[in-house]
Amino acid sequence: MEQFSEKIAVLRQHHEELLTRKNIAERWGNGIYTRYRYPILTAEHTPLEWRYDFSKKDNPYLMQRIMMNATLNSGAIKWNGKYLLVVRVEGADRKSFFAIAESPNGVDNFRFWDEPISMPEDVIPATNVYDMRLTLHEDGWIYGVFCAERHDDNHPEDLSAATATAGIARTKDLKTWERLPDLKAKSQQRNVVLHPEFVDGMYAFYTRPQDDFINAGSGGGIGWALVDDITHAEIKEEKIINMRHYHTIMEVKNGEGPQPIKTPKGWLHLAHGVRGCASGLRYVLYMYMTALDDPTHVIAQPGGYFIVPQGEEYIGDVMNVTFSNGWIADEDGKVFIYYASSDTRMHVATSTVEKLIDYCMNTPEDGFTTAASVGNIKALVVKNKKIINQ
Ligand code: M1P
Repeated sequence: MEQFSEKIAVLRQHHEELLTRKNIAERWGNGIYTRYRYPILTAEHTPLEWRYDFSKKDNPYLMQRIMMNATLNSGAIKWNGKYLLVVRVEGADRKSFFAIAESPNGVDNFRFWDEPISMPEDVIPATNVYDMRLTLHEDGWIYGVFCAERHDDNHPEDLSAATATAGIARTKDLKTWERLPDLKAKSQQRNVVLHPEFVDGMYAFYTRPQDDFINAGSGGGIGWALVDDITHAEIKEEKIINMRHYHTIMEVKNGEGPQPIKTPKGWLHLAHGVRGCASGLRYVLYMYMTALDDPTHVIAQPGGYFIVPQGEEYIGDVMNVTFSNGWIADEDGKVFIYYASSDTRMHVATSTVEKLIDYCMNTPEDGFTTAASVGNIKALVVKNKKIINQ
């Protein structure tokens, strides 16, 4: 029979092979971005020390004592030359927590730091925290804005009644986090993102007002709010800058993704849109651009989706979902888009700032009707015929 120490050695080797597997850029795509074949992080990538008790005496069968369920919606930042993700890790107990995984090249060899982040609690501790957006702000701090979920005690009889609030923390080294009071707002909030620059001398947040824990309802879309004191952030006025529309990929809900990328042509935004279908909700990613001098003014919005689940990405804990709250723009203009599929695992696709601007500026907008879509296709066909006949 295999010795306990041999079993551990085999387990470690198997884990190491997964962590060091080279990722492969898929050749055929849409020309806008390149998808990579393998997920960059799965529950199996989490450190063995988080899951196994390696004491022969206490764990003679070498069982997992703490199981991990998923690695999903991750914030991203380039830090000391490494590609870092603040990963939402979810345990078998359904609790999400944050943990940092780093890669030397942004597409493979992601490895978790030894221990998950111990996020300091707010005055009212949250039951669950998830989906951190990282913003390196011009004030010098790295901010993490995330969803803090608590039971809605207005409905004691309903065990699934919950509230969503934006939690705020900041750090200088991604190791020690200072928790600030949660964002005060009239409505529930999820998918809140801090803009990287001051606007009119104030901190600016992308918001997503919602009627309750699940329904965006009357919220209207992605909002914008200015806050003078980040240490006591309160939304006094909120305006909707990116609206939902009937019969679009964001009919039911939308939400800002990562912090926007500043380019000479405007701010690049990545967001998610949600629509309903017979099998439930479908979450896809879309992009839009806003003016450099006014991040609330949409200057381009390609119609339809940017990234949707493909192949095995459809399958997971929450089917038919792509979600992104992290991307990294390198100094040379390469962009690493990190997205989760079906609330289960993390993937990467790469593009460039130039290509993403081209995509935003030159993809037809959604004309909101079949006739408008057919008109766009016909205009393209006519243009191509002229080129062919030249
Ligand atoms: O399950 C899909 C996503 O649902 C929520 O997003 P939204 O608030 O837009 O509905 C989030 O809980 C997100 O974590 C999750 O991936």
